Amino acid sequence: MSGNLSPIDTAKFVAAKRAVDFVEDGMRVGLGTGSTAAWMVRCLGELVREDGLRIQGVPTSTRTAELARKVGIEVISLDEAKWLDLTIDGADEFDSDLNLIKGGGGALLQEKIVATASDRMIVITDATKQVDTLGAFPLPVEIIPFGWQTTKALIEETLAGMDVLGEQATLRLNGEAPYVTDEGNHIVDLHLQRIGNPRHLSLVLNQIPGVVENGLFIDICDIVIIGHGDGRVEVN
Ligand code: ABF
Repeated sequence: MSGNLSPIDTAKFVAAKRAVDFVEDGMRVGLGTGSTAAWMVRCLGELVREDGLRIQGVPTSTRTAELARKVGIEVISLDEAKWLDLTIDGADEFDSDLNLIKGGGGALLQEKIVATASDRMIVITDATKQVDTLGAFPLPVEIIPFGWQTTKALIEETLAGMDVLGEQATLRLNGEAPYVTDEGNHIVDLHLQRIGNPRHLSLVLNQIPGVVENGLFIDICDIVIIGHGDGRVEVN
């Protein structure tokens, strides 16, 4: 399956392959979204088809659900699963406290619900995602379509007056033609450069009327597996 991959794809693949070592027979597993998570789904599919691994997968997006079914994983809904043994997902940034920015792929809402409804969450990633302080990656915020331009302005106004942003923060909201999620909501991206207090920022964002969820994953990730282009893997 791995063939002759580029260094970045090798990093993603080896992290994904190491993560599936944590999956045991009979588990209910949250299946993340993104290119690294796609490698994990393919690795799990191979174990299901060739080693008879019996798992039930709860996908975090329609594209992950399609891939999971294609590789032979039994897909169930979160309501059918009720609770998960393990979720494996990618990330856009992670810091030393294992706090994350996720949602670059527009699936943050289902990802956060599924990851929170799991005994353990494993993030599979590569060294380029490791940061001292979150914020270089634009923070995705999911908002409902009703009055979304007003909600975007409310976010800008609320944050502009806050002291949670890093001294280098320049607030820029993208989304003239915002991304539409599986739930039909919109995603706006906050270009903050450096987030001084991610926990506080996440709480404040989710208090703003019209905001559904944001891409800050605080105290959710238990293990980060970092893949490298030379095939090395670190489990932290
Ligand atoms: C998903 O994977 C998103 O939350 C995150 O943005 C993305 C990372 O994608 P990739 O693995 O392709 O870098 O979980």
